[in-house]
Amino acid sequence: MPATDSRPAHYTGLIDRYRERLPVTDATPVISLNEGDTPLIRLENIPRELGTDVDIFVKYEGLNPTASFKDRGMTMAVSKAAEEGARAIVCASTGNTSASAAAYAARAGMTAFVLIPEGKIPMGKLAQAIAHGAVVLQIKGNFDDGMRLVKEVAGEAPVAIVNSINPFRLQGQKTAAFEIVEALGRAPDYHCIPVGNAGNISGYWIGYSEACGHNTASCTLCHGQCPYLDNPLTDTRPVMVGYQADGAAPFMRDEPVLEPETLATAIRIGNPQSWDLAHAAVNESGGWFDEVSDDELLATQAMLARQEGVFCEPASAVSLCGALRDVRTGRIPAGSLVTCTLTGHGLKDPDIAIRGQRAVQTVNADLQSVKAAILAHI
Ligand code: AN7
Repeated sequence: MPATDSRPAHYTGLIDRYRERLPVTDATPVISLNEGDTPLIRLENIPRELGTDVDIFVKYEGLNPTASFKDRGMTMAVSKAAEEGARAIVCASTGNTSASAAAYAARAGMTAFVLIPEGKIPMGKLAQAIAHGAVVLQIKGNFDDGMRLVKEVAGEAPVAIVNSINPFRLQGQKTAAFEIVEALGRAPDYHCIPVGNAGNISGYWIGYSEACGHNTASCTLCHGQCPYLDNPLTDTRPVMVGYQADGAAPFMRDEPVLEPETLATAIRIGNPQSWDLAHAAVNESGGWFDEVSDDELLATQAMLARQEGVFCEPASAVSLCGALRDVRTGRIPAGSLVTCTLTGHGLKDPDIAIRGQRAVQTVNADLQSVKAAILAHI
């Protein structure tokens, strides 16, 4: 901010926060909604009930401006698109990318075109795309069909792709790892994360690698110029663990899944674009991929909301769901420090959250009835 600007200083988003660690210059217009700086919350009740001394934190990315982690990548992708003079952006999406693209395009005065799978994105996410004025193209196909079409149409029309195949997306997303290392004063021992298109796990690995001054094959932009090289924040990197829904688990099948199916619609993806980068993250860190069922992930979503007061969307619960299982079996050993990314807010998909939950009670509007209803629960 220029010295002549007398407006009050405030947090202005992750490009300003991490400017020297991102591929931006003074010529880059910053398109920001003050994304990033999300809470890292220590779980108290769940580990106690589990009887474990594993220290588990959740990075609550649902508290970004459009309520998912996508805003970290989108501020970079849209700022760089603006720098290059783009007037329009395009993405395929299971819902969160489209919500974020729509908001940042609105901020930049651009048009967002979003391709979503027909009938497979929750109302909250659809409402966001519509509210921000995106052109919503509902395709008769799944996310993977949309991704293929986006790549094809970008060659035929003046639109910049803002899916995570755009390397600036991963540069923005790597900042979540910086925040975690800064908050803990060290890297975690294990980082657990849901995997769909596999951009986020790749972004975190770039971030953790940079934070400890490591160069990594995954780092597609720095090429040996990692920004913390001379001044690392820490000297370790976590083991990276990627979890998928079992009906959409190409990393477990070791090949694309043609008809991915899961209630966690955000990760209903069969042909992840960052296949090699995600493998590099897991292999270089000594980590693994695993899968969880829809029943398991929904149970974890409910448990987290009821026992810790943290409401995330179903796809986000996959990270904690897998982590808790690995803590129970000892694959994540006693005494470990574990972080789990909660990628999106539970309000994105309220229908799924109240499915099968105790019904709302209707009572008469008199003291007697309300008192009786309360005492019945005490
Ligand atoms: C809540 O919005 O791909 O492995 O098009 O919304 O980086 O793809 C969403 C992905 C996890 C998986 N959790 O992250 C999209 C989209 C939530 C998500 C993922 C997504 P990646």
